[in-house]
Amino acid sequence: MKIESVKVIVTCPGRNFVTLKIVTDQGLHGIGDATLNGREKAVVAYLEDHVAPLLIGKDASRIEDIWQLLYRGAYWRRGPVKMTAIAAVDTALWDIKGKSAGMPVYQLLGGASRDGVMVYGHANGADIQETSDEVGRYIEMGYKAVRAQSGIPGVKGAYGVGRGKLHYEPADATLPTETLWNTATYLNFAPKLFDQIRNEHGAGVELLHDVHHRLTPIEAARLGQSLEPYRLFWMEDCTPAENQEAFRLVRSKTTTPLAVGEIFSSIYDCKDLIQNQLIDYIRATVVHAGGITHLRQIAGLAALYQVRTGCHGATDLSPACMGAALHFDLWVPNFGIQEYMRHTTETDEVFPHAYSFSDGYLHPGEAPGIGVDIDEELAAKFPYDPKQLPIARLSDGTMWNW
Ligand code: KDG
Ligand code: MG
Repeated sequence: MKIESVKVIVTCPGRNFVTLKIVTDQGLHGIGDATLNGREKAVVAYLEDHVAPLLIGKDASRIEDIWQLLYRGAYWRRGPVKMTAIAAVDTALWDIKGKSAGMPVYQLLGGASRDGVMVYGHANGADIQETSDEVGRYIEMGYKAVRAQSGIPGVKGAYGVGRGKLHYEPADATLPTETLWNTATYLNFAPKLFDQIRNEHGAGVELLHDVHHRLTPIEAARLGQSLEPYRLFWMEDCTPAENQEAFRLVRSKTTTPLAVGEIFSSIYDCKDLIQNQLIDYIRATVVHAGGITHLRQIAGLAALYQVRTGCHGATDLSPACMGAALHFDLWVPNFGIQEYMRHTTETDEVFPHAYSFSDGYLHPGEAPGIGVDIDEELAAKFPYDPKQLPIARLSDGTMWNW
């Protein structure tokens, strides 16, 4: 089964998505997500100029060999643009393999390890009360786990509080919107948020929180300690992780579980974190970490150290990534949780999919392949709309981590 054509489709049904479509000489096709929020066109060029010509005529069933060709063959290793491009090819090839076998991808991986994939939804509000009310709405919808982010008095544009409730979307302008960060105000505020949420909703719901890389290790340690009474499922991205050693300090000071990895593109980004048991959850996902083929290596390493998975699933990851991630989640032995931010109706229409939500769990469905397709005619009606993620500065103008 030879690869006959490779096409990159860019569409903006409410937000930008890049999708790779691979068609074989047997008429089967597969798709893969290639979206890198705010830097979409870099991946488009990488795929169109450097990857597509290599793929034409190759045997589509040789997923591993093609992965190695794209990884080793480029000479230049790792990096988000390259690994996102590889992920798109890898996902499309798993999709094709599933279709050719007449099986959903989770069956090819080894079959289901669970009946459904527990997900967490996003509750956010302008203040503590609004956020707590929103947590209540998620519980009513059946969610067993909810991430809570709140507006903070004195902090302009706190992370995770968007324009809309259902479809929070941070990439909001052609040039980055400036937000103002204040660590001291945040550190005093965060325990109050979770105190009220636990008081109003009890101990039954799993609560998560994303710090979004804003703290130094010692500040993260303090936050972890102050959140211990509220028994979080995890505290995410508490400090930037380029320096994996930095987590040693946080880890030694708090029992709040730690999650990291949504911006990781390779196993080498998390090797030390995992092997030294400095984290509890690894958040790398299909689209930014080299596809199913590489993600399962990361999960395999993590399993040795009782680190569980918690795949990134924000709205800037397309339904093609979500579909693939759900097959992975249903199979992976050391599954933890899956992030689930619902897409807009327009996005769901452009990407018809077999996965479905019920009572706090997602299931990838039984369609052969990843169970997600792209309606190209509809996609063409939504042209690319350049948007970038916000930036954060301190009150004296210093650039900070958004
Ligand atoms: O593109 C950036 C988003 O994916 C990111 O800000 C979302 O941190 C995020 C999360 O945990 O979903
Ligand atoms: Mg995050």
